[in-house]
Amino acid sequence: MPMKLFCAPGFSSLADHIAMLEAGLPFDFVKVDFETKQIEGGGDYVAVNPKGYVPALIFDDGAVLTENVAILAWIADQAPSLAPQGHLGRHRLIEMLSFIASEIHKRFPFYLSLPEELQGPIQEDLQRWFGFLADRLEDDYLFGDAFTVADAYLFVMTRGAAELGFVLPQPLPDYLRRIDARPAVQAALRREAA
Ligand SMILES: N[C@@H](CCC(=O)N[C@@H](CS)C(=O)NCC(=O)O)C(=O)O
Repeated sequence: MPMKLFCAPGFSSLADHIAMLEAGLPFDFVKVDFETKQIEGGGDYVAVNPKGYVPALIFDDGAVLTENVAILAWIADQAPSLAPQGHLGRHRLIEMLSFIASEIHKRFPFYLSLPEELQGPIQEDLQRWFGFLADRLEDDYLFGDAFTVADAYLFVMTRGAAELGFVLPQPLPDYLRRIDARPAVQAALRREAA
């Protein structure tokens, strides 16, 4: 039985979906309704992941892995070309994934929960961290000229920010377009839209 990746279309689980395709790993894509927590085809997602949020990856022995950082790091372990190379490579990846998860990703639900007139400070925090990453993007990807799973995560965050009307500092708009054009990204977006 192949692995199952539980995703809510367009949400952060898109990063894991892209990374699984980039890694060429066999898996079944399983759609979860973000609001009702129902699994497409039947079943309660909370029984899979009691935290109730996506993503979750179920292995063929029934083990369940949750959290973007853990799933993306696991995918990079299966496909080492999707991790930064060299001294501290694996830990540089964890450093970047943790930064995106805690400083960027988790600010969005809080930002969206606030009335518009109170969103300003959170938007400033988000802009600051996008600016920080924009400043260190000297090459095509976060870790140079090779795409890693951290790019899948940042792609989903920048895509979400652009949809919310954030004006992303250069070179992030170019970065977003470059990653959007990758065949695995287009395949994941098509699958999620179906
Ligand atoms: N800490 C989790 C957060 C995941 C998360 O926030 N997932 C959102 C979509 S981006 C979700 O499923 N929210 C639904 C909910 O919380 O009910 C991770 O990084 O995996």
